[in-house]
Amino acid sequence: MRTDTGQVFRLEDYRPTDFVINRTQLCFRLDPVATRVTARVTMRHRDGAGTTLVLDGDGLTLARLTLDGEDLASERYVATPDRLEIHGLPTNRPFEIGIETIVDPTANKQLMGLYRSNGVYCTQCEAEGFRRITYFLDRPDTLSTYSVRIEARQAEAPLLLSNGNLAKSGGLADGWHFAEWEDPHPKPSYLFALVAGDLGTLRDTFVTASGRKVDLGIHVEHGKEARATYAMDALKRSMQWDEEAFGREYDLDVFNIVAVSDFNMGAMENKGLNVFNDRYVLADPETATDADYAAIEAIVAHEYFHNWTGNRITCRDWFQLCLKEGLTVYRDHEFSADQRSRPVKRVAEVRALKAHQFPEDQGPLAHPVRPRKFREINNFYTATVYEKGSEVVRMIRTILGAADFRAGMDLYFSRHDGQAVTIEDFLACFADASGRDLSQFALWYHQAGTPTLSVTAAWSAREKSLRLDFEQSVAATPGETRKKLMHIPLAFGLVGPNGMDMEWENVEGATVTGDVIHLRKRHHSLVFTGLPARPVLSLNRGFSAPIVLHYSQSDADRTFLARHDRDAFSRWQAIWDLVTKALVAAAKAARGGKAPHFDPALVALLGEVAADATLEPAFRALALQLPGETEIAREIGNHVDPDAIHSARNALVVAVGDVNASGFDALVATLHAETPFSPDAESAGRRALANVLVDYLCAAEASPKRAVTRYRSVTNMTDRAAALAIIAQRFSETREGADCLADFRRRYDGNPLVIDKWLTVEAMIPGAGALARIQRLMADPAFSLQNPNRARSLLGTFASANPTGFHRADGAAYAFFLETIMAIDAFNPQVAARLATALRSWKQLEPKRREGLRANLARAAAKSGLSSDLADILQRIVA
Ligand code: B3K
Ligand code: ZN
Repeated sequence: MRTDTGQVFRLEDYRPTDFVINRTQLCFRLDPVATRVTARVTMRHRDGAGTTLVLDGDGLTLARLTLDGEDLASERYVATPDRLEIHGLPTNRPFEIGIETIVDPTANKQLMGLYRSNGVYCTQCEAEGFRRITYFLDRPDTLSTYSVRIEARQAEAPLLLSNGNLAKSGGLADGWHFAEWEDPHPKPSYLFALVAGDLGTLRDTFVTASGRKVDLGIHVEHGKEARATYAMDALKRSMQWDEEAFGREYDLDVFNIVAVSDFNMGAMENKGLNVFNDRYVLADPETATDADYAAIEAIVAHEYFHNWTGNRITCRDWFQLCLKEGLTVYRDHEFSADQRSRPVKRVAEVRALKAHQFPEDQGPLAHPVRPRKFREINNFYTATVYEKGSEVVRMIRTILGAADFRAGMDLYFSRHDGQAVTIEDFLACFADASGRDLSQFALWYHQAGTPTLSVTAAWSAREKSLRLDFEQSVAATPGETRKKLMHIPLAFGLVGPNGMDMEWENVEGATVTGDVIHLRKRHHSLVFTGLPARPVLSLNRGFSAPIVLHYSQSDADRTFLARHDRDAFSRWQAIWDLVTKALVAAAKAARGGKAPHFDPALVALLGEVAADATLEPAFRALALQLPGETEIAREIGNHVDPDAIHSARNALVVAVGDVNASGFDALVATLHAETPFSPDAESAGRRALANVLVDYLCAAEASPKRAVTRYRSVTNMTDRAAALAIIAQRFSETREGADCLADFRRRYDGNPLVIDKWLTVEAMIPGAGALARIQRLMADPAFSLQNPNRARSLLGTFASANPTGFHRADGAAYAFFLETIMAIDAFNPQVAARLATALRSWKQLEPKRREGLRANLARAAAKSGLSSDLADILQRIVA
């Protein structure tokens, strides 16, 4: 583990390497505790100046070093675990360095570099894991071709995989065998991968538009091959879609995906050999929910799309991470929108953005989409880089329109194929292809913080005109106090009394193209003239800009939009705004000891939406899913009292369920489970609607009966897990409730991915008793602190999705949580640091809890021996 040194890396310090690597030949002789890695690296000096080469390492022991095949005298080099410095290298000709290292994959619990998961050898090299395998110029601007030879015991690892195409394989003496892989496409070291083990394979083929036949393989634990069929289907649809939507074809003869059960994140796009967390590969109706199916589809697509956006064109340095991540998220969002329902997908994206990225952008961990400095790059795989990065690409599409956007993407692919580039290079393609000036727009990459846009509207019946006053601002973020003005593309509509968008005769005060207002200054006053009647204003349609909008629209106008806006997203937004406002008021009342009261019109509106057969069920389900307690807390912003929020939210669920009981009951009956189960979006939407309605009904009836009956009778995991969640949230203390929770645990013993669902619902059971429950669950034989999925399901859920339990008033959970993540930090810093981010919103809490959490954070942040990952997060949070 790299303990913290406090070293900061800065964008402005970027320099190209002195040496370039043309070719990398690796040989692995695999052994559980002593794998021998031989690297032969062909290099040359870039411009003949300087003869000292410094290679990166991390925890390495050098066994042998050669130059052009000859052992190097010990005075020619200095080797430490994290660095190899070689002197006196040739400057006028290519040369070959030979490096031999011995690594222990079994002891590797950081899950970076070469490690073993359930006996399978696998690698994770992004961002800086390759240097845990051999000494190297381990940075994304060093592109090299790779050939890889793997030797292993046939019995231990019949399957031997690496990047590229298989060149040769065969037997060796003493029960060993080998395989040789050639990757013709130059790539950075973070895309290197090796997998070796005894796995079962699901095979298929895909023929590309130009006729290349690609062998597809998904490798999983024996016996689980059938559970990979959905992932395979998603892969083929992704390959097809990238040809149609972006003109991108696959470029090797094979594409392999391997599912492993110990993985620090979702998946990894290694060239031709994607490695996945098994939760994003394995699915069948009995063990996976609709949400799991959707996530598998999205992540398979995302990793596949990286082949062009990330692999063929990669990042010059890690500051440019959003170049591949934001863009690839945008591409996977578009894919899912095309495969499923576009409005439903957009609502889900925006909800996730507000729930995860907004709090990041508005708190102590705020950073630009393209950061300018970091201490630990692993801490920058954030919602800002990914999700806001995707929103920025979406805005480029909005500003340019479909044709110019596509022309810009085409130019990007042709101009930069095979290169390691920057955000400036990316933006220049769109500017060049469209002839537009994107210099102000580029601030979305450079400036942190969520812009706020305040709007006031004045209607003149006499003039038949509407005046809109806009004011934009961006609050200070860490290290950035003075903010510049942004280019905000604001999609809008003026909705007439009949629900249709109105035409206007003239508009002045800002550029309006089509249905988008371009706001570039601090203030804009727009006047629309020649309007037939007072319009209802629909702003930021489709969430065209990731901003906070302050517009005090009347409840009547919002209700009108909820019923009539032609933009489905805006209908959802109107409902969300009405509900959020009501919940914030109710939580404040509850904090003052007053009973919450809700406007009957709002309660009735939710009933009306549920029954509106013109809306797709999935959309209705989303509209009925109230903001979560953490989302309400963010809206409140300060003096947050989790207990008050909990009771306010609950009161609204009860009120809505109570008033609409008979309608909901009748509707649930029409949404009975379909057999056979199909994971398609339509069917999933019907299940989602039924399950949200059952929650309202159970809450209103104050009885677990319906949920328990469903729990016992349903045959798919979506409905069973939903019933269990209702039981856990509301009725865990009843006999039947406790029985169901225990039944679930027993029933899925031996199925870790389903055990994660159990840990998640248990971790969310509200109230001060949660802490003791978490501690008990940590002793369950199915739990393991070392497995990232288990740790995240239990501890991550507890800290980020159980406010009443985690923020219990005496602060007891804080010390426990921080101690536990420090224990994880000792072997897996990345997972520890990620878990710690759940504490970032401590300043919003009411004073007593805030002080409790602050004191615990300060103590933890000051501890010595923390990893650079965890120290970085804790110190930034508490600063
Ligand atoms: N590129 C990887 C993430 C690697 C994270 C390293 N800490 C997965 C993805 O975004 O596709
Ligand atoms: Zn990615």
